[in-house]
Amino acid sequence: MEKTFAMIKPDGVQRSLVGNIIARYEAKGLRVAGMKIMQVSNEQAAQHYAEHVEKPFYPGLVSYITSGPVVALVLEGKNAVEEVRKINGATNPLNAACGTIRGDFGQEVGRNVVHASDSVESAAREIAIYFNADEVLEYDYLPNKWLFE
Ligand code: DAT
Ligand code: MG
Repeated sequence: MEKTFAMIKPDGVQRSLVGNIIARYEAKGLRVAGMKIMQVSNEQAAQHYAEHVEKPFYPGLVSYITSGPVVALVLEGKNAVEEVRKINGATNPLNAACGTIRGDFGQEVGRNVVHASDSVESAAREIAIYFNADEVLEYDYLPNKWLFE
């Protein structure tokens, strides 16, 4: 099993999309291993988006992600990284397919509703930014019996 990190960004929280978004991850069969509503600090935002620090959109990205509460999630599944990226859709909602979160709910790249890690390594790094070890739970998840042969 693989773990990934996902975030419902401030626009998703303010637009009351939290339940709808989490329902999509759950319906796919991803186990919610960690979840909290929280205010992202400037330090956490800087760590999270360190790879983009030189990009012109970086200041806007940090102010967006810190502009209000977010929901931080640790999701687990057989191919959780790839599955959650697929459910979220393309970075720019303009290019995101209908049926994806960004395709269904977003209109521009600077308000793209959700985040998800792009690799297992990024996931481990990002989970550690937002969660203490004891906030990520291991427990039996009965749907796995019906999800996998
Ligand atoms: P993703 O969130 O799909 O992993 P990314 O890691 O390339 O995309 O970029 C991180 C975030 O930065 C992205 O969710 C939205 C913002 N972003 C990316 N490219 C952008 C651009 N060209 N203009 C404005 N914001 C951008
Ligand atoms: Mg990314």
